[in-house]
Amino acid sequence: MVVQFHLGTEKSRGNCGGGCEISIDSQKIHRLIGRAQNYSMKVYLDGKLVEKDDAKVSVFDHGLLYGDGVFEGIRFYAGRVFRLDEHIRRLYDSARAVALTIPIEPDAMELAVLETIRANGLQDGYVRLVITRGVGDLGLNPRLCPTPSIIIIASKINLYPEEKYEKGLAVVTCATRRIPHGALSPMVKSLNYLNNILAKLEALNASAGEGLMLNEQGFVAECTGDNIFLVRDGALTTPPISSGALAGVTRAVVMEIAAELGIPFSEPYITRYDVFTADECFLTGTAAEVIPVVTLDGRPIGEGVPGPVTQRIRESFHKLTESTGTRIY
Ligand code: PXG
Repeated sequence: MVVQFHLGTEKSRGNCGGGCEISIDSQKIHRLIGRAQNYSMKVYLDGKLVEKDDAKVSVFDHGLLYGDGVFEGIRFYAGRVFRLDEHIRRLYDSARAVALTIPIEPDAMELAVLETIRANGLQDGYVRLVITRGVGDLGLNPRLCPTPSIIIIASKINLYPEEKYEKGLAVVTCATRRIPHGALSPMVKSLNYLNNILAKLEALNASAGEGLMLNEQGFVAECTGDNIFLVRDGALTTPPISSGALAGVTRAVVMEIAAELGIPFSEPYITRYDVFTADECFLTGTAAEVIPVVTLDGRPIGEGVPGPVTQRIRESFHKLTESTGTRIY
């Protein structure tokens, strides 16, 4: 006897054939499947691979108390880590910029990333690498935190729905300005993401796919978790790092692709005017990859649909993710 259940959001009913009815809460099934999948997730914590439930840090860790630490988000595709060297380099640069000495060398960190993915038997997914200042006391003083902690989580990633890649995102301008270089360099991928989170809330409140962040002078910096690119008259632009953009790894990949495809590229100061009058717009990020933007603040960009240059760059990007990277197995 085969009992089939349709997994919807409501309770599903099946007939067991003998007159009895079985009622199953489909959300419970999804939770159980999720739990089974995550059952033996291994997390790297300070040199050891431990079960997910045992991967814990102290409440006195300054990463928690002050957001004192740095992180990276890295993708792997088809058994290869995409741009691993670049991500590890940025991690060590972020740490150096906040005077945090990571207790292992970059080469050992790369091996630890690969080992963590292998321990979880994953082919495609996302790595979150976190370095915290470590355990200290209830004061700010980082010198009282002798040992930074290293956390590596290898998991799956939630993408934008496929529809957004085909139809494009709506973006709104956020009132929250990008943190200025004089306060904390936006180049540092620090554990203190409140600036971006507050902007993200504004985007969510407006039901937009992303939020555009301006710097204190009103120039476009980036989005809350992605870099921004414009296309006009066949030429590609993105804001310079000095405008408050993160030196995105995907941003650098897109620059390489532009050079390869012979697309003129520059990094001028960009304003909202430039976005409104662009032919095409797209965002780049490890999580989002390359995703078209079709409106800013409700106004269509170009034709209001994903454009041909964006499409060409997306295709080249996917070719790279499929065919390059550091082998895991
Ligand atoms: N700007 C900011 C502020 C970011 O946080 C980027 C640009 C793009 O950089 P990369 O190197 O990824 O091309 C980021 C990175 C997430 C998530 O879960 C966000 C990022 C990376 C990974 C996951 O939203 N943002």
